[in-house]
Amino acid sequence: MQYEDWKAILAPYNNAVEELKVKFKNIRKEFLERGDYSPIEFVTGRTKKIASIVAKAKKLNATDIEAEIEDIAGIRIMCQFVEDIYTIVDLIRSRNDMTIINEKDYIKNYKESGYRSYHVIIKYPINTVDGSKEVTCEIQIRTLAMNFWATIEHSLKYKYEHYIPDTLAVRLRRAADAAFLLDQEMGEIREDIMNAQSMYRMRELAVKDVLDRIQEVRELGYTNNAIQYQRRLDMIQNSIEDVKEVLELKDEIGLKIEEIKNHKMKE
Ligand code: 0O2
Ligand code: 0O2
Repeated sequence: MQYEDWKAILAPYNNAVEELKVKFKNIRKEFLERGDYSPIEFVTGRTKKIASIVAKAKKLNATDIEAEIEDIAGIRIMCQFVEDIYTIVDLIRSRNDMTIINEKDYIKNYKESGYRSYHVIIKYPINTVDGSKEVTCEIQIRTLAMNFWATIEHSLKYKYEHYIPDTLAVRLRRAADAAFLLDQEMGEIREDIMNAQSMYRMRELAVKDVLDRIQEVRELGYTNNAIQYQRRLDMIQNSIEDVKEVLELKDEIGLKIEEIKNHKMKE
């Protein structure tokens, strides 16, 4: 096939990858902006390289590449905890802009190599200048530890051209089990970690609100009050426990703003 033909075939897959990356990144943003914990840590995506598609087609004896190769468009979602993976799967199931056609739980049924991840295969509609088309896309969902392992194992596979020596394969399997043990340990202290992270985010949001309100006081012409509030905010130590004090300051400035506005209305 000519390069131009490949370009035409891959164009909708490129679009799907870009759109899906934006959608999943926005889900993370929405959680964080609400001050909630996000089950999505980060998102990456790629369209499979032509050489890899050709090699996979050969391996699978595929005659219809688009129908038989499910990961031409690939999205990878990384999470902090194993539980988050299943939250994301539920989230994908509930969406009406993509349709799940297959799911593979390589966490409960991990691969012989030690590989763990949850794969969701979806159909995703793309509108092109030539009309609409549904493309298949593979979403891999995994923890940071699973990703760490898979990235290293993948690069070793390249180095050894897919034939990793037995002794190394055994050590990699052991490393995969160790990474999963780490995930389980982290899962057990998940509540504590999440509470600490959400306290930190709450503090960040509260400080931002206080700064906005100080700016409003300044814009209302009460510069001295604004300076005093800024000094008080600076004095509050940068520790998680201080979130209560920051929230109190926020309420106090809120009342002051109301008072100033009422006063101005009466003038
Ligand atoms: P930010 O602000 O850096 O977080 P792009 O096309 O640039 O949007 P692409 O091509 O998928 O994204 O880039 P790449 O190199 O695959 O990385 C994707 C995103 O994952 C980048 O963020 C990286 O910063 C982020 N990333 C990679 N490793 C980690 C990690 O260990 N932890 C976290 N939290 N993020 C990581 P963005 O989207 O460019 O934005
Ligand atoms: P890439 O883009 O280089 O990662 P098959 O690929 O034939 O084994 P199948 O059914 O097509 O099997 O897909 P499967 O196994 O559900 O998922 C394939 C993808 O999962 C792979 O893509 C890898 O990204 C990832 N994967 C599966 N097993 C392993 C493994 O043992 N180690 C690592 N590091 N990743 C794995 P590709 O095709 O390798 O492409």
